[in-house]
Amino acid sequence: RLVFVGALLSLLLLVASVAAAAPSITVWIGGHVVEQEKTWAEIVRNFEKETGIKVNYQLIGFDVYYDKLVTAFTAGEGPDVTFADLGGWVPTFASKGWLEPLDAYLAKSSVTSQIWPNIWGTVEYKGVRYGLPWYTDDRVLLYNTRMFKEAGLDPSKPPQTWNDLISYAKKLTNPQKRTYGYGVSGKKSEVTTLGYMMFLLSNGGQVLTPDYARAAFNSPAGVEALKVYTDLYTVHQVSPPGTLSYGEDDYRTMMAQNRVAMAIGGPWSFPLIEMANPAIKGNYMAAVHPYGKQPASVLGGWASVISKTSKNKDASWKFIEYVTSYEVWREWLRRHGGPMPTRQDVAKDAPELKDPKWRVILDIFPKAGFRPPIPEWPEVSDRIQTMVQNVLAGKMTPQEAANWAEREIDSILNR
Ligand code: T6T
Repeated sequence: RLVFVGALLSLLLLVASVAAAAPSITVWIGGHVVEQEKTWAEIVRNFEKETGIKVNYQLIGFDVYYDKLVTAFTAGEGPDVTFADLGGWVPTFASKGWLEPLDAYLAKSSVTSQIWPNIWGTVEYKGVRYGLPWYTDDRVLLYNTRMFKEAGLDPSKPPQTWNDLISYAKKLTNPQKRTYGYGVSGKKSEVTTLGYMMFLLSNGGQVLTPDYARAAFNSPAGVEALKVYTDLYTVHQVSPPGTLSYGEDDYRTMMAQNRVAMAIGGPWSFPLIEMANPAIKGNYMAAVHPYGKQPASVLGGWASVISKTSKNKDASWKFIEYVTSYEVWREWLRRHGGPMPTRQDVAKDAPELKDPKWRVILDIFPKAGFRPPIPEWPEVSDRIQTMVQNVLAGKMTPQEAANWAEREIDSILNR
C-alpha cells in the first residue's frame, strides 16, 4: 500500500509541477483588429508553442467591449490581459485600482524605447504607466475615388476646407439613387465624439481646458464646429437617413459598396474596407480631413494592460511583449497592411506603409490631439454624444446643446 501511496504522491507532484510550469492566462482583445480572427488564432498558437503558456482568448466587438470590461472588473473577474482604448480607458481603469503598474516591466524591456513617444500620455495615471500601447492611429478623410469621378470631381483634389466639403458632398449626393456625399457619425458611440472632435480641433477649439478642470468646447469655435458637423445632416442632407444610428464603421462598409463617398476613417480602415469589398482596392484614398481653420486629427489606438488581480502577471507580460514584438507586427502588416503599429522600427521598415494613403496618416500624426487622458473621459464623451444627437435629432440648436453639455461636463469634472 505504501508503494501505491508513494506512486500516487509522485504522480500528483508531477501533475502539479507541470501545471506550475505551464500557467494559463485569459486575454480579452477588443477594437477593430478583432475582425482578423485567423491571425489572432495563429499568434496565440505560436505564443503557446514558444512559451508553454496556455492562452484562453476572446475577441470582442467595440460596441459592447467597454461595458463588458467594466462589469467584469467591478465583479473582480477581469481577464489577466485586456486591450484598452487609448481614448481614456487606461486612466479610468487605473483610477479604480483594476490595473497592475507596468513601469518595472517596461524598464527591462527592449520594446519600450520603440513606442512613439507622443502616445505614452494616454496610458499614464498619476505619473505611472499602466499600459503598453499596441496599435495607434489618427483620423483622416477616406473617400471613394470612383464616386468622385462619376460626379465629375477630380480624385487628386480632395476637399480641403469645410466649404469645399459641403460643395463636394452635395455633388456626391443623390437621394433617388440612395448615394450620399458624407457620412456623419451620429450613433451613441465614441466615434460620434471623435467625429465632433475632428471638426472642433480643426476650428481651433478644445474639449476641455488645459488643466482638464472644465469644459472648453462651448466657445464660438466649438459651437460653429457643432453646427457645421450637424448641418451636413440636418441642413445639407448629404448624410444618409438613419445618421443617428450610424457611425464610421457603417459608412466604411457603405463606401465599399459605392453608396457613401466620404467619411472619417484611419489606418484600421484599410484592411477592413477591402475585406468588405475587394473591388474597392485602388478605388479609395485618404486625405487630411477638411478643416475650419487648420488641419487637425485625433489620436487613437489600443494598449494592452494587466489586471491587478491576475495570478499570472509574468506570463501576462510575456504575452503582451510577444504581441508587440517586431516579428509579430511585421507579419501583421504583411498580411493586413494596417493598422498603425506603435513601434517606430516596424513603421519605418514596413514597405506597406510607403503607400500614399499611409503618407497622409503619418504626416498628420504629430499634429493629432489626444482625448483628455482622465478617469472621467468615458462620462465626458457620453455627454458629447448626447449633445451631438440632440442637434441631429432637431431637439436643440447647437448653442442650446453646447450649453447643456457644458453644464453636465463641468459638474462631472467638479464632483
Ligand atoms: O481609434 C481607435 C479608438 O481609439 C477609438 O476610440 C475608436 O476607434 C478606434 O478603435 C479605431 O481603431
